[in-house]
Amino acid sequence: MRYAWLPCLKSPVPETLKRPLSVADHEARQVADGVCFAVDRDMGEGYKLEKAGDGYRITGGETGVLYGTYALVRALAAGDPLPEGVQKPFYPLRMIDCWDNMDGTVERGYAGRSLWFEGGEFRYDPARIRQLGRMLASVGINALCVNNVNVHAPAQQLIGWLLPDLAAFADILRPFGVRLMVSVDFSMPLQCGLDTADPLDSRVQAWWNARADAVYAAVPDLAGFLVKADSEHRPGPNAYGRDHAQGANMLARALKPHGGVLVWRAFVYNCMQDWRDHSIDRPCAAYNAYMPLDGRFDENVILQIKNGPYDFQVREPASPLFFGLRNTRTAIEYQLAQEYTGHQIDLYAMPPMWREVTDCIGKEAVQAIAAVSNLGRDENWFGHPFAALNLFAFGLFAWDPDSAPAALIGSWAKLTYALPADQEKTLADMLLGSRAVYEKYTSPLGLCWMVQPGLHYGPNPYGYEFDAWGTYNRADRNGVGIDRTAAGTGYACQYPKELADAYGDPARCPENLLLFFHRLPYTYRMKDGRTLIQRIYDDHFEGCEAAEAMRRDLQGLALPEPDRAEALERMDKQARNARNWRDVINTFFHRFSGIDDEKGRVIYD
Ligand code: GCW
Repeated sequence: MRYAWLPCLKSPVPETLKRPLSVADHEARQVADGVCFAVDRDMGEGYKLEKAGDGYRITGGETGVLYGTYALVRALAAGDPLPEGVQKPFYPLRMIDCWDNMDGTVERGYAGRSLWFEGGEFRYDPARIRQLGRMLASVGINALCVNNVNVHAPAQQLIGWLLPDLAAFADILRPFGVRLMVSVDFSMPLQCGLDTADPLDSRVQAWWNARADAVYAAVPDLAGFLVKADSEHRPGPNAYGRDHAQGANMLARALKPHGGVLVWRAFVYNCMQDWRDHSIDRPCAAYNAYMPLDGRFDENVILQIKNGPYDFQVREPASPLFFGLRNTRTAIEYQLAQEYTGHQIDLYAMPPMWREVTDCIGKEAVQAIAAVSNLGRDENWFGHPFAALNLFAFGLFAWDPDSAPAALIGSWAKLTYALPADQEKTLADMLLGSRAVYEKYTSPLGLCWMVQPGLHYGPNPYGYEFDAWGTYNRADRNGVGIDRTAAGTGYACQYPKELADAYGDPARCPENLLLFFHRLPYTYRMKDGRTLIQRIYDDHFEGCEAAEAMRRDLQGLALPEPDRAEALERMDKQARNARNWRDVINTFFHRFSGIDDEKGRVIYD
């Protein structure tokens, strides 16, 4: 079993270590003699690091000393100065959502099967789960949702007859400061003898109250429940004519006596849309659904909103709900699993995207942060050895959303591989630029959904065009994109005025979102004077060349095996993928526009 970072922490955590302080103590002893701890419970997750004689003193709350220990490990391993003053996480809830199914599969999982489910039950190697806990704690992640938001049987029973197993699993992660969360099925009362799941029915309320009591008797520190309701055919309160505040509050009230939170996903849209109908525009859906409910959710409800209004595409604007909701606690949801961003085959380092979103909405816009996990049972945990970076960086970014992408990426490269300085820089630069490269050879200028339907890897520009998912580019011989201004679907008007005005004006709209907000002819002039079609061609040629250049760079890195072989093998696939995207997309637009590449490069017919 390999560690994705911190190669200095290779030994397994001893069985006997059960409490956070003990784990911290053990980790500290591996790094430096003379580390002493001062536990100040009031500091909670916070910590302070100081030199003390020849060693160090770590002061913090019980989980704080654990985080402080890892911060010390990181600083010493990277040769960085110790952070000054008391360090506290910015977001109190820093969660990974695992889309693990009890049959052992992982929805959108690109790193193998589930680490803890198989054959309809919990089945895992406890040592590996402890290592997982250690990995999460080392970057400050403090909650893990154990099952897919699409709750497939028998996962309903995680809060039923599987509770003893859930409790045993929670026991392993508890010493690492990681609390569990469970995805629950809104219709569960129906499966347990009631004839309704109506949230206003007192029998349903009593049923959930009793369930919550039983759950907390087994797992007293459960973080709460996560719910996907009335979304992509999942059951929800709408079936009973109730709204999402009524549905969420009913569950939140069951959790409240136990200190739990109810995380309710805002991923709600019409997935049975008629492509002929231009009056429905999917990105508008969540804002229309949740703005009228602002202020109606109980204080232990957290509305979890995907970063963009669509669905984890390569490039989307931030969801307008982050600006609009003022009286609702919210979490932002990212996706570390690379569903639309290369399947952990193609490189796609995410910190630049998180930075852009946070810069746009402000770090105070949300109160919690979550990410769909990219973990699996593969020996290297992530499928691609470099995909580890995204989990590492996510934890540190959730702790400090002012973190710079280059610093996060550089620190991961340094802690993971002992490369010569120039090679370390090559690797860090490659990762830092990887999102831009991927964006160039896939969907240009904010165009989304040009992927293979279902699979979501590889190009298919019209694959989702006549489908029911609300995912259209409407390319034709005259132009491409959707008019989402006031004159079009009105989506741009969901933003505060200044942003709405900018997005609504093609001359002021950020070019990387141009075709998200506008429908434009191929001859439209970009800011640098190129035509839209020429920019599309150029991006695809350049993106493909950049992927080739990354391959050459990678070949020159003295990475340890098997990481080197694994990374090179995937890079070959990425280069093939980039060529395929370039040629399919360029040909697609060439056929429609009839306009040749100014530079005379090959575009296949
Ligand atoms: O993008 C879609 C994915 C589904 C996922 C859904 C969601 C868990 O294709 O696999 O289901 O988003 O986020 O709920």
